[in-house]
Amino acid sequence: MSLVEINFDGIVGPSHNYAGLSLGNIASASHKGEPSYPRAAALQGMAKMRSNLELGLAQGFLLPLPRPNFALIRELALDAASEPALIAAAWSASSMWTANAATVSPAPDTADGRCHLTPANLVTMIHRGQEWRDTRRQLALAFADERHFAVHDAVPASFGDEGAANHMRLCESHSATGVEVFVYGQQGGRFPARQHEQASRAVARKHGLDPARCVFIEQNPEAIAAGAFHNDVVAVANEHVLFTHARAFADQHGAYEAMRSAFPALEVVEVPEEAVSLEEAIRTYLFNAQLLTLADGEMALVVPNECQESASVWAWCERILAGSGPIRQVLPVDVRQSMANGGGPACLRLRVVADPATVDPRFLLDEGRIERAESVIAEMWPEQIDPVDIGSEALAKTVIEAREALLGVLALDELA
Ligand code: SUG
Repeated sequence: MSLVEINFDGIVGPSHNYAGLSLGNIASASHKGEPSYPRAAALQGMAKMRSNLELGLAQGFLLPLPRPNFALIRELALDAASEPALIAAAWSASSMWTANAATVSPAPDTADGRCHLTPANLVTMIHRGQEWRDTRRQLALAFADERHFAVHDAVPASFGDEGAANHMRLCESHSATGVEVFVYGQQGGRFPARQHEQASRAVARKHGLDPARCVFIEQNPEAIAAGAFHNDVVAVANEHVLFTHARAFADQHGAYEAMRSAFPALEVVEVPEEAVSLEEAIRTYLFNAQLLTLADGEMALVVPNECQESASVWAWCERILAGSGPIRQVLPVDVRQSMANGGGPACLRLRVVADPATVDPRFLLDEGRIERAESVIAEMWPEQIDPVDIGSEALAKTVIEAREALLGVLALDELA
C-alpha cells in the first residue's frame, strides 16, 4: 500500500454563472449579474490540474453535477415568474468547489483502518444544499472498494457542514497517522457561520477518529464578518505546516496550543496583519492556496494570480522565498472565473490520502483524459452565459448535452 495525497479537482460545469447566491462570500456578491465564461472557467481548471500533474503529483477529478436540477425546480414549484435567485440555484455549477464536497479522514487516522468520506450537507445555502446526494453517488463510485473506503451519508441538516474547507490535517507525512483539526463558526455575526461545531464533532465520530488526535477550534468571528465564509480562506495546512493569517481563529494562540499539544511537531507560518491585512488576504485568496509537498520533499504554494498583483501579498511571498522556511516555491495560477465566485485553487480540490491503485481509475487524471475532457469543453461548453439566459430551454439543452458528452468521453455514463 502506498498512500499519497491525491487532489480531486471539480471540473467546472457548463452552467457556471454569477448569480450572487452566497451571502457572506464577497466575491460572489460583487460579481452578481456579470456574464460568465464557462468554457474559459473549465479550461482554467483543467490547466491547473495539468500543472499539478506535471509537478509529479497524483491528480483526480470529480464531474459536474446534473444541472439544471429539475427535482429542485419541482420541489420549490418554480416557474418562469419565480425569483431569479431560486431559479439560478437550480442551475448552479457550485459543485466545482470540491473542498466542500466532503470531509475526508485517511486510513491511518481511523479506527477501522479505512479512508472515511462524509459528503457535506451544505445546508446554509440552497444552491449548495442540493449537492450532497449526487456528490455521494459520485464518491461511492470513485471510492467503491469497501476494503479501503467508507462513504457515509451527510450529517443531519440541523447542523451545517461545509466539508474539507473547514478541516485540516497535521501529520509527519501524508501516509502517517495524523491529527485532524476541525474549525467551526459561531452564529450571530454579520454573515452566516456555515460550519456548525456539532457537524464537525459528528463527522469525527462517524469516521472513528481517536478523540486525542482531534482538535476543535473556533473561527474568528471577525474573519467570517470580513468574508472568510470558510476557514480555508484564511488558513491551510500541509503535513507539519500550518500556514495561517494571524486573525484566522477566535483565540489564535489558544488554537496553536491546542494543535501543538496534539501534534508537537507543528510549524506555524503566520502572516501578521501588518504584512497582509485580513481584508487583502480575503481579496487575493493568499491562504486559499494549495500547499503541496513535491517529490523532493519541499513545499510549494499554488496561489491565484491575484496574489501576484497585490503589492503587500507579493512582497510577503517574496520574503518567505528569500527566507529558509518550509515553503520553497510560490506558483501563481489563473483561476479567475472561479475566483469571481469566491473559489480559489484550494476550493477547487478535495484532498484524499489513498493508494491510487484502490481508486476507480476513471477518476484519475492522465494526459489522455485531460485531452479528452478539454476537447469536449472547448467544443461544447457555452462560451458565455448572461444572467438572462438562466432558465432558458435552449441553454438547458446545451448544458445537459455538454455534461453528457463529458461523461461519455470519460466512460462515466452511469452518472448521467
Ligand atoms: O460556497 N461560491 C462558493 C464558493 C466556495 C468556495 N469554497 C471554499 N472556500 N472551499 C460558496 O460560496 C457562488 C455561487 C454564485 O453566487 O452564483 C458560490 O456558491
